[in-house]
Amino acid sequence: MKSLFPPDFLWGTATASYQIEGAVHEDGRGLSIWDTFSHTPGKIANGDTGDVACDHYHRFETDIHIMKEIGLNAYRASITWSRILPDGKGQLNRKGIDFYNRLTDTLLDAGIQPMYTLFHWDLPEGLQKLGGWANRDLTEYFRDYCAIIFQHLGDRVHYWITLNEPSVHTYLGHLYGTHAPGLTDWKTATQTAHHLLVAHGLAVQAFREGGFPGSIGITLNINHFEAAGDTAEHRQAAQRMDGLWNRWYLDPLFKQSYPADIWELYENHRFTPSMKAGDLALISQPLDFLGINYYYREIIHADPTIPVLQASASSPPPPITAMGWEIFPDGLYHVLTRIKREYTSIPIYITENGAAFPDVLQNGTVQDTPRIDYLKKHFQAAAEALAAGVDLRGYFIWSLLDNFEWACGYEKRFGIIYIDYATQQRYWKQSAYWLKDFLAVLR
Ligand code: GCO
Repeated sequence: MKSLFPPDFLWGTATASYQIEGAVHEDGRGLSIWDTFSHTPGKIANGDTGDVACDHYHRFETDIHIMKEIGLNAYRASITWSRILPDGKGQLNRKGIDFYNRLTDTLLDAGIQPMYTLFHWDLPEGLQKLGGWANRDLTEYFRDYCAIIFQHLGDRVHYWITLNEPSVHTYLGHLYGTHAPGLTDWKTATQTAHHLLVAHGLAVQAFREGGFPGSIGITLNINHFEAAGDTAEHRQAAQRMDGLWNRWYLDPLFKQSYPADIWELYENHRFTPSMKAGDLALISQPLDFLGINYYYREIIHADPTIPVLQASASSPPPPITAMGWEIFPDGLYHVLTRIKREYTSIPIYITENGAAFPDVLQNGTVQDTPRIDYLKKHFQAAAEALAAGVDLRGYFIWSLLDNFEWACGYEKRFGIIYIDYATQQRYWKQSAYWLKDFLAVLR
């Protein structure tokens, strides 16, 4: 199957800083909203925090060695803003830069291309104190932070992602309150979404102005929604979900407008975001690539008990993962071909795809046959999208290591490498061995 992918295809795994790094009080790192949130009783399963996580901050060389052994040629990680600027703005922390310099050089020495996400949800706490993303000033602080990163790493890093999943950060963090900063307010949420997109635009602008050699894009989480039945109510409910989660981000980025149906819905409730002239032009400047995170399909039915959206997801048909997410590889094909049909034909990277299963360590490994099956089927769907003309350039499995799965803490294991959190030992799951064999075919 590997032969279905071009030889220069990027094969990687993806991680995010707060989920793996640990070392939260080390080398001058400032606090982020995830430190505050995870230390708030009741927010995270089992009271887990990212204080130690996979201790990747101290063990990154081991982790890079594992990637090299597997035969991966790329790695998507994210940068902790508060390691670079402990308060989010102002004073620069050299030791933060040093860490990402070491990470970058070690990756390159191993023949692995770094792809860095500039914001994977861990906003410096100092900026949340100023009102968080609802405060427009943050868009400029983000640009300034990105400019510093480009200056220090832009000569060696060729793939940049401004934001990870602005939709998830917006809604789980500012509307449903299940992620940091734990807010539950529609107007704050829509304003946050808009400011995130403006911040993205400013970062792209800073990157272009600096004339750096690499490429820049954004990562969106695109779910595949289907109506529960062939009735107008269900179809419209599915369309609203798609509007809220997918089109609210895709449209401004690629069509220079917000989707009219959702805008109207928000207007009826008086929570459209405030905008400035020129915002949409800034947001929609050309990108070098689009990152897509795909996990599942949701079957949506009309539900009058849900305020504003009046839509709910039906409980998914089997097979499902440990997260309760439906395993639906065709959805990946649908999402990729839809982007090409409706939005853009710029290069696409699958920046996350993977699954949690109830893994058990036995004799130094995990027999994670369901994960191998999951990956095979999704690789197949990606190959079909390529054959259908999607300009797919790379695939990043979520995740390299078991890690801090946000509100689920350490309970859910997404890694192809098993972490024994008591000892920080890394163990290859069978999926890691399978991947090594898969990648070896053309080498
Ligand atoms: C995401 C998240 C990851 C999650 C993964 C599994 O970008 O959604 O980046 O951090 O861990 O999606 O839920």
